[in-house]
This record gives sequence, structure tokens and C-alpha cells, in this order.
Amino acid sequence: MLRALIWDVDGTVAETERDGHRIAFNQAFEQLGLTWRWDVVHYGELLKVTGGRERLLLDMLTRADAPAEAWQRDQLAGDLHRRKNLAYARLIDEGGIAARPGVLRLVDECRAAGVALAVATTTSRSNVEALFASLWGPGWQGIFTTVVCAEDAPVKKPHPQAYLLALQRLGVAAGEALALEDSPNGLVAARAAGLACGVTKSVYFAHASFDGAAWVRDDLDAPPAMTLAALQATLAGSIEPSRHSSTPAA
Ligand code: XBP
Ligand code: MG
Repeated sequence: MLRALIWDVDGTVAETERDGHRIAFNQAFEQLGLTWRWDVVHYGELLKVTGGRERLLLDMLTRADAPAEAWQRDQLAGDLHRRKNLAYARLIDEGGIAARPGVLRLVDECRAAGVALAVATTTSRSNVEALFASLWGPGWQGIFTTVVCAEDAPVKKPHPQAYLLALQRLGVAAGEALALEDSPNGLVAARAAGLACGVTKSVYFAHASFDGAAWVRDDLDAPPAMTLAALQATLAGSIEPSRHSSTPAA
């Protein structure tokens, strides 16, 4: 029986990477007088690393004008990351980023059926707060009762720490829950925690391979829509993955 649905945030709930974090990183560079800018393609390359701070440090390795000493790069990454998260919250506040198709519907279905809703993400808590308040209002914490973020699970995906902690806090076994992801790193993390995982591909991972996914599709509303009943059937293993796939899982 499906007792909990555990959501990834970035790329799964909304297209936050291209339209949110990337733009906010560029605003942070500008604030510090840096000429660095991350275009859509370069940001996609950096996404192989999870964690915004980690992404900054990776990028600095390729920049001649980045600080020479590791401690200086660390300090700069920390400063940029704080500014980026503030800029991201502002960006959400001002214009918002729409939920991906089917997200609001499926959340409503789970609430009506008493299926617990949880979050397991490598993003900072402030980013979840900003996005979820914009999508579900100030009462969002009454909807998502378990929220595991980077501050709770510092060992980031593809490590399963965030999912393992979410399961522990939910008090449900891995076999009673399902994860929803958009990226290969997220899928590996969910599977390593023993969870079945459905994938709705986000723009940056449209051509990635998702071996081990229960199903892979463009979004939750792509026909046939991924309903709660279909999720329950996924967990029961009673449907072929391809029946609910836009792209067959390998
Ligand atoms: C999300 C991330 C995060 C976000 C930015 O991965 O890797 O780093 O890009 O958030 P996932 P922070 O969707 O797999 O959880 O800057 O707070 O890290
Ligand atoms: Mg993601």
C-alpha cells in the first residue's frame, strides 16, 4: 500500500534550475562585480554536481580569475551562495515559477486519500520555503509534513541520505513509499534508499538515461495521466513500466 509520496523539488515540482537558480546565480555574480555568467548550456553541464555551493566550486576550477587558495574559493562560494538564495527567493516572490503539469493535481489527490507528502531534496531550505509558499500558500507545511533539505542531509544526491532520513521521519518502510525525480542523480539516490522511483524528465535531463526507474515520462499529465491509482499500481508492481511511460524505462 502506498503510504507516502516523496518529492524531489528542483526540476520535479517546477523547472527551477534553468528559470530560477541559474538566473539567481548570475545576479549574485553581478552583485560582487564578477563578470562570470552561466548560460543555459553551461549550467546544464554544471548540473552533474548536486548542490549550488559545490557547483560554484567546480566552476571556479576552470576560471583564471577565481581565487588561488582553496579557503578563498570556499569563502567566495559561501558568499555567492547566500546571495544566490536571497535572489532566488526574490525571483519567486516577484514572478513565481509555475508547478510542472500535474503536480498540483497529484498533491490534491494524495491529500484527499490520506497519502503522506514528503520532500527529499539537496536544495537549501530557504529555496523550498520560497517555492512551496508560492505554490501552496503559507500553509504549505501542513501539506508536506516531512521536509528533508540540504541542511538536514548534507551528503547530497546521488547519496541516499535525504531519502533515508525522509523515510525515517515519515515512519514508513521503503516499500510503502514512492519517489518522484527528474534527474539521474536523484534516481540513483532514491533507488539506493530502496525506493521505487518514477521520473518526470526536466528540460536538462530530457535525453538522460534512467535505468532502474519504475517509469519515465515527460510530465505527470502526459496521457495517460499519472493518477494516484496509477502510482499505487506502480508500487504494487502490477503494471508494466511502459504502460505509463512516454519513454520506456530501460
Ligand atoms: C538540486 C540541487 C540544488 C539546486 C540549487 O538537486 O542540486 O543544488 O540546484 O539549490 P535535486 P542550492 O533536485 O536532485 O535535489 O543552491 O540550495 O544547492
Ligand atoms: Mg531534481
